[in-house]
Order: sequence, then C-alpha cells, then structure tokens
Amino acid sequence: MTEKRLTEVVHQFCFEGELQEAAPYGNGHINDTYRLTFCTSSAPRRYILQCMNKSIFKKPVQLMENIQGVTGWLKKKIQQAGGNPERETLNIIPCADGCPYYVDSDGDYWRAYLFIEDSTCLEKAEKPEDFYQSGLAFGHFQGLLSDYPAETLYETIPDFHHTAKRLEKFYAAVQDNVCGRCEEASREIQFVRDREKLSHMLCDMQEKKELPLRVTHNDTKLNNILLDSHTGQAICVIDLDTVMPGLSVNDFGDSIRFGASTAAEDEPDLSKVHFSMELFEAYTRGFLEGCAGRLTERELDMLPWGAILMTFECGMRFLTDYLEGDHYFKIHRPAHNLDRCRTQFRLVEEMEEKLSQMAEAVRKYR
Ligand code: ADP
Ligand code: GN1
Ligand code: MG
Repeated sequence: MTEKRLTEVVHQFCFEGELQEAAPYGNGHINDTYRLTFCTSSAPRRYILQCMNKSIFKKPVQLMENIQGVTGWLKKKIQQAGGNPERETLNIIPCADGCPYYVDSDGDYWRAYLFIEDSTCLEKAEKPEDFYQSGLAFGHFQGLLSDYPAETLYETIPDFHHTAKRLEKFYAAVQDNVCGRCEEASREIQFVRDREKLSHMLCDMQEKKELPLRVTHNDTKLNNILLDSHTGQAICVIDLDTVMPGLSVNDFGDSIRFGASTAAEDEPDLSKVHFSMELFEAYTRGFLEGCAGRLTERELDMLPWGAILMTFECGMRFLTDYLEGDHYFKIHRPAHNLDRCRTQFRLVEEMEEKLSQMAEAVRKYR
C-alpha cells in the first residue's frame, strides 16, 4: 500500500488519535488486512483496516449490510447476557459520513473494525481444548443467530457451498486446461471423478428442505476465531464476509476440514497430514454445547458428512484454481494450490475410513 493511498484511506474513518503505524496483518487468503496503531492522549488505540477483494466480493455494499445486520443483532444479545459487545463481536468503525465502508480512487472498498486486544488467533490447535473452544464459539454463534431472519441476508457469493455447481466449474477447468496443468494433477482429477456422486448429497437435501436454512458463517476456520491470550477461552467469531443463509452442517464441516488435521492446510509432506479423531471429538463436543439443542435430528445425523463434503469441496476449489492459473486464492509458491488440494484429499480418504467413528462421537454429545 503506498503512503499516499494509506493517508487517503485512513483519513476517511472515525479513528481516535494520530496514526503511528500501519502494518500488514494476518494470514487470510482473500482480503488485504492491516493493523493500525494510533497515539492518543491516553493508551494507544489499535484497529483492523481491510481492503475487500473486489474480484471475489462483487457486491461489497450488500456484504457490509449483512455484517451490519449480524453484528448489530449479536451486540444486543451479548448485552442482554451481560457480556462485552466491544470484545465478543466485531465492531465496525464508520467513516465520517456514517458509511460503514470507503471507496477509494481506484474503486477499492475498505472497512475498519476495533482491534480486539489481548487475543490470539491460531493457525493450528496447540491442544484439543483450543479446538473445543473454537467449536463452542461457532456453535454459540449459530445459537445466537438461530432466530435471525435468514431471508433478509444477501447471498453475497451465490452458490458458495453448492458442491454440485463447484463440480461443474471443476470439470470446465479440466476441459479447458488453460495452463496445461492437467497431467501434473491427473491423480487428483481422478480422485474427484471417483466421488462425483458425493457432491450432490447435501445440496439435494437442502433443495428438498430436509435440512433447514440457517444463518451460517461459511468460513469457519480456526483462524477466524479469536481466543483470549490469558485464559485461552474463545472470545469472538471474526471474518464475517461470507455470512449468508446456508447449512449448519457445512459450517461444522469446514471447521473440521481445517482444524482436525495434524498439519497445515498447505503442508507439502503428506506423511504429516492426518485426520485426528481426538480433535474431531473435541470440536464436536464444543459445537454441540454451543448450539444448545437447536439442531434438528437430521442435521445431527449429517454432521460427519458435512466434514467429508466441505473437505472434498475445498480440495476441489484449490484444484480448480490451480488448473485455472491461481487467480482466486493467494499463493506464495508455485503449485501452492495443488499442495493445498492434496492435503484436503488425504483428509477426505481418512475421514471416509473413520465415518462410523465420527457418527459415534456425534452420538456421544448430541
Ligand atoms: P481474511 O478474510 O483475509 O481471512 P480476516 O477478517 O480473517 O481476513 O482477518 C485476517 C486476520 O486478521 C485474522 O485471522 C486475525 O488474525 C486478524 N483480525 C481480523 N479482525 C480482527 C480484529 N477485529 N481484532 C484482532 N485481530 C483481527
Ligand atoms: C478462504 O479468507 P479466508 O482465508 O478466511 C475462502 C474460504 C476457504 C479458505 C481456505 C471467500 O478463506 O472459502 O475455505 O480460504 N474464502 C472465500 O483456506 O472464498
Ligand atoms: Mg480469515
């Protein structure tokens, strides 16, 4: 970010004090995130400033409306429960004219939040308790929003978790083979072909209304939760860009795909990548406790399938992006998306073997 652009952007928001430092922050694959530090007459104030990815979020105004609606709702519920709304949900910092975002001279959309102090964001669970906390937070999020009018939310990325439509896009990428990478990925392409039927399972159930439409987060990675640095307890669910109507089983599954792995999402050495039943069980216990009985029997039955399908879908998305020339997910090395795809498919294989154990763990805590 150039100094000129930074000055232009920072001056639009109602920040307190004088800018001291702006530094890139976090490990997101999509947005550009900065942490800003301001000097004030008392303690320094920090904020998160983000430039939204305009090629992915094509409707930033609707997206911010979703976030305003959901954070406003959460604030009220947190207050009613005697909690701290400045810490337990995201707080949007408006611009001087009250608008929750700023459009810069390049047409980029920016927004800012209070920085949640004394918090930690984990890329990997250090112990099962961390993942239990993450489950508790996402379950609680689901619970607090269970009476939110889901139909008033915009579908900011249409068919985001429509696995069958993702499969169609994948086949188109294989067909076009624009980068000539199909040969390098032939085993992974076959892996998808072998599981073609799977991709219809949850979308069909959603269409037949066998699973209810809920307010969902849609990006429930461990690093989208902040934990208290002192107590280790979950404080806040962040990264609300993809809050939309969706399926609770997908939110559950996306957490498992990222957090129940023994290795990073992009680990190139597959011998380190395993699906951990211990972590699955820790998350399940937290998630079901957080949901506090709000899930239907059918949703509970399908949770293990949510894990398999979200992992399969994400692997397929990484593979599609690799075949199309890496235009969606940020990459930091050649074949980064292929490495990411391979970890996901390794996890899918192990989850398939452990399906009955997963169902048993869900039974234990339902
Ligand atoms: P992305 O969509 O690119 O993943 P996120 O909204 O998740 O972007 O933000 C990236 C990182 O910035 C997070 O993983 C977290 O470490 C940090 N972060 C985001 N919002 C806050 C906040 N309000 N307070 C403290 N840290 C935050
Ligand atoms: C992206 O923004 P980030 O890094 O939290 C992606 C998710 C993927 C995830 C894979 C809007 O999430 O859907 O599951 O990468 N977000 C979007 O790590 O596509
Ligand atoms: Mg994130």
